[in-house]
Parts: sequence; structure tokens; C-alpha cells
Amino acid sequence: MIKLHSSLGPNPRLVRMFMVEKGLEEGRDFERIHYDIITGENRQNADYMAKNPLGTIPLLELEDGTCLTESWPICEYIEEHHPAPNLFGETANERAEIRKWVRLFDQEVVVPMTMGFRAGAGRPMFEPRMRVVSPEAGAELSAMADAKWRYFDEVLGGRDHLALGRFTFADLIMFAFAHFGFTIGWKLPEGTDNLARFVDTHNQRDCAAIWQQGE
Ligand SMILES: N[C@@H](CCC(=O)N[C@@H](CS)C(=O)NCC(=O)O)C(=O)O
Repeated sequence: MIKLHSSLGPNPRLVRMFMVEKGLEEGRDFERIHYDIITGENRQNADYMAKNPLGTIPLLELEDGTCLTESWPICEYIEEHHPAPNLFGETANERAEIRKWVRLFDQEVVVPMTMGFRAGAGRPMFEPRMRVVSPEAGAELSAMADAKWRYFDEVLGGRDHLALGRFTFADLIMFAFAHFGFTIGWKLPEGTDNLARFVDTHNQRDCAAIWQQGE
């Protein structure tokens, strides 16, 4: 059985949400191996570091021992083996459209938001284990991320999907990182009513339950 090395945090939770969207069940379709990243269990575990020298989670370990890292490519790998329901686009044009939104969101929101968190409220946890920017730079990164959340609010407009008129991975990553924000005391930037509606709507999905569970 494939193994999902997982922990607290938006990236492993994104993959777990993807599994739910695909109808894949823990215990039946994959085994979940949990690490306590608060204590740095992943980075103290030599076996894990051998599987992923960067130490980050998630990691998908295939039956032949191949180890896949990085949440988005892990999800694309799962999609290739479990094509329905389609979350990355059915055609080359659709996939280019979804990847465009995912790339934009990943670079313009995920990176500054997570770096801003690590340099601010998350500093006590992250500083001992990785390079973090100064608190001032962190605050600027958080503000840059919020400006882009506003941009995505405009892109959504009155719709609840970023692209293709249906739920895709572009929506899933945005939904996951909104929930990550809520767990760290972040709020949707003022006036982003389209995003607030987007979150309310998708909170009805089964995958939202991942954010209500402990690890
Ligand atoms: N780019 C990676 C980021 C992975 C990442 O930063 N994971 C966090 C959890 S959300 C982590 O491993 N944190 C603990 C650590 O770095 O020790 C991905 O997409 O999976």
C-alpha cells in the first residue's frame, strides 16, 4: 500500500483533502504516517531524512519505494492514477488553465504567506530549524500575500470556482490555504466578500473536515 507521510500544516493537509476529493480512504487505499513537526520529529528521524533530505512533509512513498515530494506534484501523480473526478483539467488547454492559477496562487500567495508566518507568529517554531527573514520583512511578505488574496477575490467575482466552471485543484489549494490562515489567526482581508462566500460554499465539501480534525 502507498504511504502518505503527513503532519500538521497546509501542505500535507492539501494532499489529504485531495485524497478525500478522489474518494481515497486512509487504511484502505493508503497508509498515513504522522510526524509531530512542532517537536521537529521529521527532521530528527534519519529514515525520513533519507527519504526526503529537505525534511519537509508531505511525502508519498510508493509501493516500489519511490518517494515523491512537493504537494502539488504529489496531487498530479494521484490524479494520473485516479482520473475521476477530474481536478486538473481534461484537455491540454484545461490543464494549462488550471496550472496557471495554481502557479500564480502558489507563488503570489502561498510563498509570501508562509514566509510571513514563519518570520512572525511562527518564528519560535521555525527559526531553530530553517532560515527565516526578519520580522519586518515578514510583515511585508504577509501584506504582499494579502494584496494577492484581494486579487483572487476579484478573479472569483460572483463565481465559486477559479476556472472551468467547476471545482478543480486551483480551488482546492486556495481553499486549503484560507483554512491554514484561519488556524494561525489570520483573517480574510477586509472587503473580500467573494472569498468569504467561496470558503462558506466549499466548507460543505467532505474535504473541509480535514481542518476540523486533530492529527
Ligand atoms: N513546497 C513543499 C512545502 C512543504 C512544507 O513546507 N511542509 C511543512 C508543513 S506544511 C513542513 O514540512 N514543515 C515542517 C518542517 O519543515 O520541518 C510542498 O509543497 O509540499
